[in-house]
Amino acid sequence: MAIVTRGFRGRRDASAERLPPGQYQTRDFPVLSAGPTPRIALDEWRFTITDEPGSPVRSWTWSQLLELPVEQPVVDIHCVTKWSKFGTRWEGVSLDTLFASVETSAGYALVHSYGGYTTNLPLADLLGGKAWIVYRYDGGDLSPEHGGPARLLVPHLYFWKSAKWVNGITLRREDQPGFWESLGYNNHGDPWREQRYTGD
Ligand SMILES: Nc1nc2c(c(=O)[nH]1)N[C@H]1C(S)=C(S)[C@@H](COP(=O)(O)O)O[C@H]1N2
Ligand SMILES: [Mo]
Repeated sequence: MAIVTRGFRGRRDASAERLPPGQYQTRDFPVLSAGPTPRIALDEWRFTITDEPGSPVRSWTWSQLLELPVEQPVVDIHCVTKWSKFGTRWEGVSLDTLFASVETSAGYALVHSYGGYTTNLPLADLLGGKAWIVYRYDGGDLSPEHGGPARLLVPHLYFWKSAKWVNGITLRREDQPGFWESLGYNNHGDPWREQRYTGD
C-alpha cells in the first residue's frame, strides 16, 4: 500500500523549496553574455568605487584585491531566462569589506564592467553579507566567459545583476537604469517575487 499525498511529496523534495516561482533547475552552467568576452590584463585591472560628481573614492589593483579577506559563498543562482543552479561555490571579497572605508550618503549603485555592461541596484542590496566580487569558481580561477578575472555576485537577485568583468561602481543619489533595466527588465529583480520585467 502506498499512499503519498502531494503535500508530503512536496515537503520531501527540498529542491522545490529552493526554486523560485517559474524557474527550473539546471546542472550545467550556461553562459549568457550580451557581447564579446573582454580580455583584461591583470596588471591593468582596476576596481574603482566612484562617488558623484565623479572623483574616485577608492580603487584597488589586482594584487590589492587579492590581499583582502577571502570569503567562500556557496549560493543558488537564478537567471531571468528561468534556469536556476543550486550550490554554486565561489571565492572572493565581500562588498562590505570594499565599502568599509567608503563614506557616502548615496542610496544607489550603478555597476560598470569592462566591455561597457552596466546594472543598477540599491546600495543596500550590495551590503550586509549579500554581495561579493568573486575571482574563483568551483575551486579554479574564474573563467573569462563566466566573468573572469572578477565578477560581481549578488545571488539574491536575478543573475543579470551579477555583472561579469566588473571594474567599478558609481554611487548615485538618484537611481539610474543599467543595460537590461533600460531594455524592459525589472529595476530590482527579486526572483522570489518574480520581478522579471518592468511593472512586475
Ligand atoms: N558584463 C556582463 N555581465 C553580465 C552579463 C553580460 O552580458 N555582460 N549577462 C548577465 C546575465 S543576463 C546573466 S544570466 C549572467 C550570466 O552569467 P554566466 O554567463 O556566468 O552564466 O551574467 C550577467 N552579467
Ligand atoms: Mo540572465
